[in-house]
Amino acid sequence: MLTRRSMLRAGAATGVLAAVPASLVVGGRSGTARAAESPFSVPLKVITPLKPARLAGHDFYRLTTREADVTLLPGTRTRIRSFNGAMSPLIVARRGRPVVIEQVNSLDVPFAMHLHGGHTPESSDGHPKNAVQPGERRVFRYPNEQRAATLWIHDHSHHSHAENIYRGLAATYLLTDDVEEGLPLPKGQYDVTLQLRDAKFGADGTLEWDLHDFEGRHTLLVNGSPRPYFEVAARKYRLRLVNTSNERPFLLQLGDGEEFTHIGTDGGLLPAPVPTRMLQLWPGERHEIVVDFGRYGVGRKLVLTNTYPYEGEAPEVMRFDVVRTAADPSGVPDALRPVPDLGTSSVEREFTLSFNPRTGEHLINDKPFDIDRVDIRPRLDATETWKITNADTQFGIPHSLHPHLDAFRILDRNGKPPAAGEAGLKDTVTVMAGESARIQLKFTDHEGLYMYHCHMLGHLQMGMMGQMHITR
Ligand SMILES: [Cu+2]
Repeated sequence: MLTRRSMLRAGAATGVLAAVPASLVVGGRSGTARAAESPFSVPLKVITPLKPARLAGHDFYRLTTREADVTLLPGTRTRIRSFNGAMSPLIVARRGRPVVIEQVNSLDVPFAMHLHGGHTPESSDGHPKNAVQPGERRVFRYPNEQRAATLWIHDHSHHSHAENIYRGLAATYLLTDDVEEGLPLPKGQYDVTLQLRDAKFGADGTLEWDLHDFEGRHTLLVNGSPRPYFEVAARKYRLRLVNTSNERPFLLQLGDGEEFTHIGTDGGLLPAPVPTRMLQLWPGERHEIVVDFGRYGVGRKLVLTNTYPYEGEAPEVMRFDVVRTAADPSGVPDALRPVPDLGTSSVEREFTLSFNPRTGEHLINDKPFDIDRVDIRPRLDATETWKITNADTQFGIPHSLHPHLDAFRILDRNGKPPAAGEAGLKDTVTVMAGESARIQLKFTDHEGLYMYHCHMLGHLQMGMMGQMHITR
């Protein structure tokens, strides 16, 4: 457990967290965890991609959302909500080739499938009004006409999304393209997706869920396994980190503060690689890093830790065990991918995020979500600047705004340019209490009704969402 002061330093090093809210440091419920499965006792499950039916012009998948009993903790069975019986499946897609998914809902709750980070037509974006009811099905079309990025699929039905995601319904969706594949970055078995999240288990392996108990989920899972180990070769790996937690931020450190290279974020590759020793990963966010295990000899073990644990929990996330040598033709070029020019803003909007302790609601511009209200009406192809202010100084609550449809760039935080690791395209921006960020964005190609919301899912469920109607 770090002191508040050292966490502040950690935040300062990455340039995002200017202050860590006290509410995240104190007040954790200690001692409720099933006292730690011993860490590093199970191997990481490397996720292999689902196999599509290759049809004329597109890849087709059928995803059945249903309950399943699986082993997450050694020696126990856990009932999860799954896609086709599995936790954390993976879809690999290619720019220019659409993916069509038929979702069959065999759960007893609604499910609205949303491709987070996807540039998706309204009818396939998973608006809660289009939630698929139990026993029903719906076809989703993803055109994949956007640059390569690490995306993920989750529920957006209002009121059941947080629990659906918590109980296992989170899939990763890797979109590749020629530009990315033309770079010498690690590929194939050396390009690994790591879905990070937290969970709370009963003694019998039951997944326990309480919307408001976000500090009581002391078991950290990577690809569904508790604090696993991963046997790696002494060479470079590309690791795609996806935070599918309801509300947990990770502040990640490797070993005793080993250097690694930050190469990508929500919207794909950064303009240039950023050497770093600490990485923040907020709910909904993705970061890609390259770790060169070739720096370490065979036999070395490196623990990935969350330097931001809640009270009473262990910081270990997983361990990398260097077990063999391997050739390494890969490299990280000095230039990765420039950020597109989004033009000059012609519209400015302000969003103030706040908590109402009297009602328990989380609000955007003093209003909770109302499915019958359109909050803003952006014009297609107009460049906008949004100023996002987190007014929750009293409770020190962080918020993470996520507009659908198009990625954005961060113009500034509290008037200062973003850190190099935030210089790429983003789709989720975390703003600490008392702070503000300005983002620039442009909605393109698709008209219709879309959402923007906080990605701390408890906040979202308690109202922190708005609707935008995008028109020509
Ligand atoms: Cu929030």
